[in-house]
Amino acid sequence: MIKGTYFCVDAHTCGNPVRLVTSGHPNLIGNTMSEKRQDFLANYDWIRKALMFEPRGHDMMSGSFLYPPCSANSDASILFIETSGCLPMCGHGTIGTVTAAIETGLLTPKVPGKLTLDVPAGQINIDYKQTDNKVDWVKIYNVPAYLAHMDAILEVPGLGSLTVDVSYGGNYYVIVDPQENFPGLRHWSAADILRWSPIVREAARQQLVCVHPDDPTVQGVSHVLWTGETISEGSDGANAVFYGDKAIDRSPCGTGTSARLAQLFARGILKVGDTYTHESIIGSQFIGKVESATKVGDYDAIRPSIQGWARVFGQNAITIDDSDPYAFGFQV
Ligand code: PYC
Repeated sequence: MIKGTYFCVDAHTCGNPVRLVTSGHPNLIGNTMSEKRQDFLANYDWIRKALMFEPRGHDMMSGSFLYPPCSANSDASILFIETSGCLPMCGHGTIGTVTAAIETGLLTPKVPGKLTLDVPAGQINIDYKQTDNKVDWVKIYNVPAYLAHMDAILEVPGLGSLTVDVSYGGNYYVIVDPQENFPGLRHWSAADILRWSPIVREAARQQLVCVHPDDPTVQGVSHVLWTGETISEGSDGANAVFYGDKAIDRSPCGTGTSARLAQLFARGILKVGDTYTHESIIGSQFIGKVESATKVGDYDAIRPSIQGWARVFGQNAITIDDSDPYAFGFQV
């Protein structure tokens, strides 16, 4: 029996996929996107699994639904869907969603070149530049980011100890800089990153408490950000961000870049007004900036911005037919 056909615009942000689903939105209960995210996870997660996992998606697949605004001052809301679940915030997902929605006419801003969007992690502001019907770039003024743990020592079974920071940029990141048991991301293969990241994440989950002071549904380390040498001209830093079970972000990761900015600010390496060009494992770049200093609960925090680009490359009509044994996807 067919459960639904979902029309999608397929795009990528600096190499990482974004599938904007333009039909079949479930009617979600809640006044905020955080509450609607909980309702989606409890009652409609099968849609995410069908559209993100193989055979309709793949390990890195990520996407979104646009919803009407939750707040009086916003233009729209975004629900993020990924192989890893429904993230509170996704930077590359926002850049791809805004690009696809503006280019296809799904979103019409009240003020040209500007948007205010509700996301599960809070409210974000957007500037974007459009030439004819193409969006050249999107800049996100993200939710506040803060350093939650500094110089924590993780015992990682099989690898040894790692000294790490944990930083929040819309999701919680374990940040691993080069050290004795990690030579730097350009000295490890992608297979090494995929092998050690789940073990490091699990060690962090066991050993370090992370709960967002303003929203306890946002909790727990979900991503691992490995750093190392840059390969692209103009980059200030490089990362490989691990998420889900088997994904390395092909974009420089918006929430990861925000978390990195908060870490470098807390360590006194960046100050308000500084920019930081961050590159991904494939060398694609986002421009991060420490826009201002703020607070998250009792923590010193920053308001980061991230600027990047996306390209739309296709339209899709995906049918979920539950007589298909793999209707709701699989993972190998
Ligand atoms: O860009 O924030 C991001 C992101 C999270 C997971 C993959 N990309």
